[in-house]
Amino acid sequence: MTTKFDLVAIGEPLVVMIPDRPGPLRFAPRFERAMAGAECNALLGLARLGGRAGLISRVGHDEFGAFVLETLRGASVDTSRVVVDPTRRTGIYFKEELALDGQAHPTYYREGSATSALVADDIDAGYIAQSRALLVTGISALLSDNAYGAVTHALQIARSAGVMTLFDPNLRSGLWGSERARELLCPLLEYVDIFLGGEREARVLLDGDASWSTRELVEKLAAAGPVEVVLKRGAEGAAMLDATGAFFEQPVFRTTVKSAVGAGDAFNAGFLHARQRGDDPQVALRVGAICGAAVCAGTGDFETFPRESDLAAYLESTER
Ligand code: KDG
Repeated sequence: MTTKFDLVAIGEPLVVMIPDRPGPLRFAPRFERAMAGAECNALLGLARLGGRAGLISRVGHDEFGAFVLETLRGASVDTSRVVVDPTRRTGIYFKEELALDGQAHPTYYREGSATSALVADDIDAGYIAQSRALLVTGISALLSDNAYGAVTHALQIARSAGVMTLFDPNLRSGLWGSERARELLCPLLEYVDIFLGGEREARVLLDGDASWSTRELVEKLAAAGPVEVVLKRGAEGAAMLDATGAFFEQPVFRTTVKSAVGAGDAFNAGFLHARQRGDDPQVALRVGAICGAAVCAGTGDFETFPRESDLAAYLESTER
């Protein structure tokens, strides 16, 4: 069957406000407005590499909703299945990078947002069936009980249509389902082909023994359903168990880190792009790591994602 998309994702497009300096938000007088949202970051990355991408979501009938839609459309991401909700608002988050720990401390304004009103009826089965892959994350699944139903429904549709499914737990605090993440997300793993998650999150999800090695962890995850398991390990790089049971590791690409937020989403986009063009798993891990490092070099969530020509050059120079 000919497909219309390489990747369709379900997720919340967010406006992100990036302060002009590190430190507590109360001392930040100026912000840059940009676009974010884990699944959108991945779609924008894939589109940058020439992939055909589409979003299923809801945004508010407000200026920020118009902004995120324009950003997606400007990057050639299809938004025909994004409902504009007349009564709810588009979600926002503020970045806060504390100089002391270099970690991101996001503040969200998304409770009751348009995307949290996503329902199973918003999921167009034909749209998913026209894609080579579906990406969902623990963020969209845990926004609300109805969004959880919509994400579950989408995974089931993809599974019965033979569409490859990708899942990133992306555990966040403060969502409707955050406190029950394990109970709610683990049952979804049976519908997942490729698990792409942070190592720390994977340990939380499995409630595993801290002494499990990375290899033991990927094997336990694979036993829960996914055919392939990729773990993103921050400064430790990435690891993967492929469908044949082979285990690979990939060191991180060193870069000057301005903000690591969005790096995991960039990794997902790069990894998928490489797999879809036929690269073997080890090369796909490298492509993912390069895309993640590129995004770390910028303050935004996706803007410094590489173009295809840049990626080819990085790949070549790192092969040597
Ligand atoms: O992965 C990056 C995301 O954390 C960011 O874009 C905001 O989607 C977001 C979230 O829910 O944290």
